[in-house]
Amino acid sequence: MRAFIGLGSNLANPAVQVQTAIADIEKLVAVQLINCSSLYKSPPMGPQDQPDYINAVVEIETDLSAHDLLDHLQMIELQHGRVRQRHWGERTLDLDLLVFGDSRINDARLQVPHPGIAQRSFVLYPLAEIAPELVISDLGEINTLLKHCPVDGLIRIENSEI
Ligand code: A4P
Ligand code: MG
Repeated sequence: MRAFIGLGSNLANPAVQVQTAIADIEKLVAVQLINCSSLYKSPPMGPQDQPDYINAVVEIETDLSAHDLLDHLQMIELQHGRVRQRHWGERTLDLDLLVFGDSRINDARLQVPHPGIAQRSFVLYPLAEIAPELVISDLGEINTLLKHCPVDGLIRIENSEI
């Protein structure tokens, strides 16, 4: 299955959190890392009294089920010292399963495609960077979604700035 994972961090050296989380994802059994976006910086969505975020998106191939993949992603969040505090609040690492093939999942643990994709520039722009041809179940072509999504202060970070 071809899947896309969104990464976000705004605590404890966010760029390093995101880069090491990508390495952790690559090490998962039954997961092959296909592509990684650049890192992006953006002002917080949600409570404004928290630091800016670093975000990225990766593409993987996996034999895991979506729920097993979520288990592994939540384990990586915990290894990065993730503490669940307020909704949309600060975090050392957030891993969202954005797209899982053509699957549509809507249960107590998992919503796929991730419900925030179309409204979040920090998801759409890195996703479009690595998968400009992507068509997302229920949402359609990524390029059309991009046209309707304001940049919202998102900045792509050059490698030399990390
Ligand atoms: N869950 C359901 N669907 C999924 C999915 N597709 N991928 C469930 C991952 N998890 C999924 O997650 C709560 C529960 O969502 C999980 O237990 C899982 O079973 P959480 O990350 O603890 O949730 P949260 O923070 O309360 O809410 P939410 O809506 O998940 O937050 P997000 O969407 O993760 O957003 N601003 C910027 N600029 N960049 C960011 O990355 N991120 C957030 C958090 C807020 N503001 C941000 C950013
Ligand atoms: Mg999340």
